[in-house]
Amino acid sequence: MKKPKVIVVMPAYNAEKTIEKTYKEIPEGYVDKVIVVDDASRDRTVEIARKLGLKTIVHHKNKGYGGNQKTCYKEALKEGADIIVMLHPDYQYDSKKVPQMIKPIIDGRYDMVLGSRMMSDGARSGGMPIWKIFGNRLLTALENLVLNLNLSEYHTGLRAYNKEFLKNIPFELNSDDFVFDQETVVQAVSFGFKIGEISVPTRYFKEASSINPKRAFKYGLYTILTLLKFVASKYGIKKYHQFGN
Ligand SMILES: Nc1nc2c(ncn2[C@@H]2O[C@H](COP(=O)(O)OP(=O)(O)O)[C@@H](O)[C@H]2O)c(=O)[nH]1
Ligand SMILES: [Mg+2]
Repeated sequence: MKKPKVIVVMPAYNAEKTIEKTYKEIPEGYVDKVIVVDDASRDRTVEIARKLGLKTIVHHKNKGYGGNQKTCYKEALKEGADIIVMLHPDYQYDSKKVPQMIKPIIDGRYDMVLGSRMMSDGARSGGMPIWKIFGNRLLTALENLVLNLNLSEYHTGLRAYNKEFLKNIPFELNSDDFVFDQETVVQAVSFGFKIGEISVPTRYFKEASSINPKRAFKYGLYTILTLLKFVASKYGIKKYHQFGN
């Protein structure tokens, strides 16, 4: 079988202090290309990404985290990726886990793999604040119930997909904000793709986390709204093209 083309995409926003470390810890020999999409950062993210020799695309206006990922995935598919790994460039996730992230996809076991911080006590020992652990657990329980899954978390910034998944879900219809990540999981369920997870460690420090309680609360509400849309779509109450009807 032909070796699959693996592309790592990094949705970047003010990542000048962390992008190099994040990139350099990706193990050699597994990744064919790294694409950085800069969402109108006000720091030297673009300069550093280009110096590292990474393909760098610049949004001249800030589109938001979901808007950034839309560009990431369109570019990766245009470049002929078979497997796409989304990695936050904020050094919060362990880049060394990329090979383990893509293995279940290469083996054909899953279409989408989430790097979970909540499978072990990794979140706590990595310094994740208690209120974030609580919110994560609460939303995860609700999402598991509604989506009939048994995942340990849905909110990670380390994800991998196969190209069929990204080609078949209408991710363009998703939000330009943080809830984009939840919408893609719901799409995996509604379009019948298989989701798996592996355990990844996490690190919390100033540059790794900018989400304050107010922003997180809004994200929680939009996540619940997304679940309501899924239920309405599943039971034919309302049609959502985003979820396949
Ligand atoms: N494109 C884009 N990305 C953003 C924006 N704000 C944050 N991010 C990125 O979204 C990711 C998650 O944000 P982060 O602050 O790390 O959240 P946390 O780790 O969950 O607290 C990071 O990779 C940020 O670079 C934004 O306005 N636009
Ligand atoms: Mg972060």
